[in-house]
Amino acid sequence: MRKIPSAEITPENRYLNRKEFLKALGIAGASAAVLAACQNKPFLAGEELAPSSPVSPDQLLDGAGTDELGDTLTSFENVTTYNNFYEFTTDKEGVVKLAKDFQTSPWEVRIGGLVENPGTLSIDEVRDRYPVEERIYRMRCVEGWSMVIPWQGFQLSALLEDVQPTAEAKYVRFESIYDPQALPGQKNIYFPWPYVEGLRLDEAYHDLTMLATGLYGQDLLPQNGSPIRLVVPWKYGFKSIKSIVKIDLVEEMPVSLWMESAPNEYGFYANVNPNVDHPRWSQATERRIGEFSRRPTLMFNGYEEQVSSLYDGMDLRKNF
Ligand SMILES: Nc1nc2c(c(=O)[nH]1)N[C@H]1C(S)=C(S)[C@@H](COP(=O)(O)O)O[C@H]1N2
Ligand SMILES: [Mo]
Repeated sequence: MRKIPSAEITPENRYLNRKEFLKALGIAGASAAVLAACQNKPFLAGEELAPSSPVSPDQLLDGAGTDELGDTLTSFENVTTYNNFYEFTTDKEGVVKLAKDFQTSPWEVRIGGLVENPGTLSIDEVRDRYPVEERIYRMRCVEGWSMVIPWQGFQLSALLEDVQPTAEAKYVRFESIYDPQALPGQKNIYFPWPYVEGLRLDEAYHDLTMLATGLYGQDLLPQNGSPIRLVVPWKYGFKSIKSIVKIDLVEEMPVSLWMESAPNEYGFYANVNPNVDHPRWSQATERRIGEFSRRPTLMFNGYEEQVSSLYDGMDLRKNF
């Protein structure tokens, strides 16, 4: 099988622009290290790799600091106690208690499907292989609330470059852990477990798309999707799938858990869009957790400049 040079999958102009727009987002520097660490390394090799460089917690003062728009970070307390994680419960404030003893070590992520280099990585191998950088992203839930979260993670593109999608691969499919013994919410037969999400390949390669292993300078807590979760900041929060065990490159558009349970309410794209309402509620405004009044919701959650070209010529009302 033919190897695809990464330049073929990732348009060159995006590479040339990435420095500039990452700078605009306050993401300087570290991404070069991520790329360097991944270049020309066989995916499953056991060779020595650069140690990851987590942000020390004292560099991140709780609730202090802002995103690139000047919006204040949501407090650690709010980020870690107000959660959507239906594998535990649909009660946002109940997740933290039920998730307290959830075992996320040992943990393996299987990567396969239409790739040249399939394999399984332990979470320790993931941490060794992909140095993390800090990224402050807004997260907008489809229910109309939002947060500003300082994540630690790495670009999904780094992992994709290692596994080398074949020419047939068009989408990435993600799957969360399935373990009804440990996850009481999975006894709820209303949902087609496991939780599944998907991205188009170009969305997956986008520089903003990341796999997170930490927030506020420490490893993810179970309620936030420990030990590894997706973060796609321009899409509604439900796309950012937690506690991932499987990543597959596929030819057909994956059917997500939400598309399967309520196809008229949840589409594949789920781009944040104040002009396209959810059938049961408006998307024009949102409440920032920790604030009282509502604020206008921004197109693509404020990342329009970076991502709108992914959807050129698409009807965003039809492709919701
Ligand atoms: N596996 C899994 N991933 C998930 C969810 C879930 O229920 N299960 N909820 C989603 C929703 S609706 C949102 S808004 C975010 C919430 O992330 P947070 O709790 O870390 O803020 O996670 C998303 N990822
Ligand atoms: Mo959500």
